[in-house]
Order: sequence, then structure tokens, then C-alpha cells
Amino acid sequence: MGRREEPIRVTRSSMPPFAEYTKMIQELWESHWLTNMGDFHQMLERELKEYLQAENLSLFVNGHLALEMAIQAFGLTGEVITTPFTFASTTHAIVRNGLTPVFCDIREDDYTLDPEKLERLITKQTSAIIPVHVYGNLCRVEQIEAIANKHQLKVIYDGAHAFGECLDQKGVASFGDACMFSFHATKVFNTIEGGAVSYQDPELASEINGLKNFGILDEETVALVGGNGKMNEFQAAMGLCNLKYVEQEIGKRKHIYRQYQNRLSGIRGIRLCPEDPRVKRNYAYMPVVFEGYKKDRDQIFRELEQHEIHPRKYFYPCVNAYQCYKGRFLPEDTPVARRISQEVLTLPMYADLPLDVVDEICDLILKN
Ligand code: T4K
Repeated sequence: MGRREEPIRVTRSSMPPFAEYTKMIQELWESHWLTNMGDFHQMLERELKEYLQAENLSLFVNGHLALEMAIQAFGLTGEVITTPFTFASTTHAIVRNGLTPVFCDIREDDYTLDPEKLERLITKQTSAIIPVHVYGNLCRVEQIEAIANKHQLKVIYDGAHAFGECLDQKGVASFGDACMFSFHATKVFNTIEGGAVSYQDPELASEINGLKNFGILDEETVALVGGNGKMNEFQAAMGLCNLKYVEQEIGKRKHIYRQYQNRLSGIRGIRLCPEDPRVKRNYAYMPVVFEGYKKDRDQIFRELEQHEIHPRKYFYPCVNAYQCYKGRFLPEDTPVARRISQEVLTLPMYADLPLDVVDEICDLILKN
């Protein structure tokens, strides 16, 4: 096989038409207003609040700081129950707030936090649950929230992968006390780097908006020990441009997902995520689990790499096996998460991924 011009990576940022972005940048040149909640920031906040069906929404410079500052705004204490099957950010945001993460195992089918295993982890110290809509698979929100209400715990979703998704036509922002979104370059919707937190209680607005701007309330009042989490105008402009095309992009992703599904579903040892008819999906990732397949995950990973195709082992290792948490947690305590992390591969997925490349990837996976 001849060498391809560009390697195929796990994803590729969606770009708006160049002229549409530069037109907005021209305005920034003329206004000299580059950051600190400028016009584009305000416009994007309004548009996203509507698109995500959020009661309240605050933009951030990235998803991680949105989560870290949302946790701070809720004034959580003690222990927070979360999933080890996620990106580093989720747990780090808990630990960097001086809280103790307690890991709950995940469900076998969609890899989200398993509500059946949740209640036994609740102690007097527990103040919140931070589940993750991993790969855009929505958590069992009803079950999680029933348990949270019973024990008076806050629920903050890590919705980094769940942009634009709905359950029974209700936007993901409607669930729990708050939800974080990531608008990183690798996401379905990007603002280059960026993120947001949506939240139900309007009283939290001054806390959340204050924390992202050093706790400054007005020119003479600094009311909180905040940090700097502000999204700048170049990011907001990118978001305004990309938002116009996001439905189109999701439509293209769906097409690619279907092609993978046609080729890989029903094959012994290959498992795709189940589809929930109640969910409007965004097709953010293409996770495939190889369990008892004729080739193991790492062999498939190597074979694809030899053809300059670069899937990723999202999310291996599990967070409770990270070097930085050595000695603090036991990965054996979450056996499903540990096993899935060893068997999963996220295949390339982005709107402009050619269908013949999808076929090539599937051919390589299926060949002996
Ligand atoms: N919670 C969860 C569950 C998350 O998954 C994430 C982020 C967060 C919280 C935190 O949100 P942010 O603070 O990031 O907003 C990537 C992303 O950097 C990260 O946002 C994402 N999750 C994570 C799952 O993936 P890496 O280290 O794997 O990215 P990298 O640089 O290897 O890029 C992956 C591929 O994406 C590249 O091979 C090509 C493509 N790419 C990458 C960049 C940077 C582009 O096409 N354009 C680009 O600009 O973490």
C-alpha cells in the first residue's frame, strides 16, 4: 500500500469557512477589545444557552477550569463519588479542590457510572457525585439523581463529550445541579480551547462568574478568591462561527458512525455501544471494545498504526491506576472499568473522515 499524504488521527478539528472567521477577527482588530467578557463572549453565551437548553450558562477558557471552578462554587467538602473511566481532568478537578475522589465502577454496556454500585459508596463525608457522560453515552440520570436526592448530594455532570445531546428532547444541561461542557479543538463543537458550565440555581451566578474573574465583583470589590478562567474574544468568535455548522457536522458524523456500525456490529468479540432511542446523539467518539476477539486491542492498535492510522486508547489507564495517584486507590476496586480500559479502542471519528478510510480501518480490524 502506498503511503498516505497525511496520517489518519483519532479526530480532526472542525473548521468554519476561513473568511467567516477572519471577518470577525477584523472586527476585533478595529475594536481593540480582546477579552474580559466582550461582545462575542456575550453573544456566544446567549446562543449556547439557547442551543443547550440551559437555565444558566457561563463560558470558560477551557472545560477543565469550568469543572474545577464549578466544584469550587458549590462549596463541596469531604468525598466526591466519581468514575475512574474518564480523562484525567475529571478527577484532577476534584483533587485540586482539596476533595477526596471515591471511585464507583462503570456499567458493562455504556461505560457510564453504575448507579447500582453507587449507594454503598456514600458515607457521612460524601457531598457530591460527579458522573461523566463518557463518549456522549448519557448517564442513568434518573437513577443517579434519585439517589442524590435521597442523600442530599449535589450532582455535577462532566458533559465534556455530550455537547448538544438530548434525552427525551431535554438538553443534557437540564440534568443534575450543573453540567460542564468542553469546547476543545478535539470536540464536536470547538472554540479552539474552551468550555462552559450550565447550572440550575440562578443564585450561583455571582459565584461562578466571580470565580472565573479573580473574584472581582466591581472595580472596588473583590469578593472571592477567584482565578482566571475567562474565554477570550478569538475563542468566542470561533465558537460563533462553528455553532452555525454544528448540526451539519453531527449529521456527517452520524453517517460515519453508521458505516462503522454496518461493518463491525454483530461480529463475535467486537462490541459497540448500545443506542438509546430516547437520546439525540452527537457521535463524538467511536469506541469499540474487543473482548475475546481473535486479536486483542493492542494488536489491532499496532496494526492500524503500521498503516498510519492512529486510534487512541481513551481511556487507558483508568484514573485510579495513574502514577500521580499511586498508593491512594486500588484499580481492582473497579473491575469493569479496569477491564474495559484494557479492551477499548476509540477509532478515528470526525465529520470529514472519508468513508473509504472507514472501510480500510474495518478491513484491517476484520482481517486475520
Ligand atoms: N472531561 C473529560 C471527560 C474530557 O474528555 C476532557 C477533555 C475534559 C474533561 C477537559 O476538557 P478541556 O479542558 O480539554 O476542554 C484530548 C483533548 O485535549 C481533551 O480536551 C479531551 N478531553 C481528551 C479526551 O482528548 P489528548 O491529549 O488526547 O489530545 P491530542 O493532542 O493527543 O489530540 C488528539 C487528536 O486530536 C490529535 O491526534 C489530532 C486531533 N487534534 C488535536 C489538536 C490539539 C486536532 O485535530 N486539532 C488540534 O488542535 O487530549
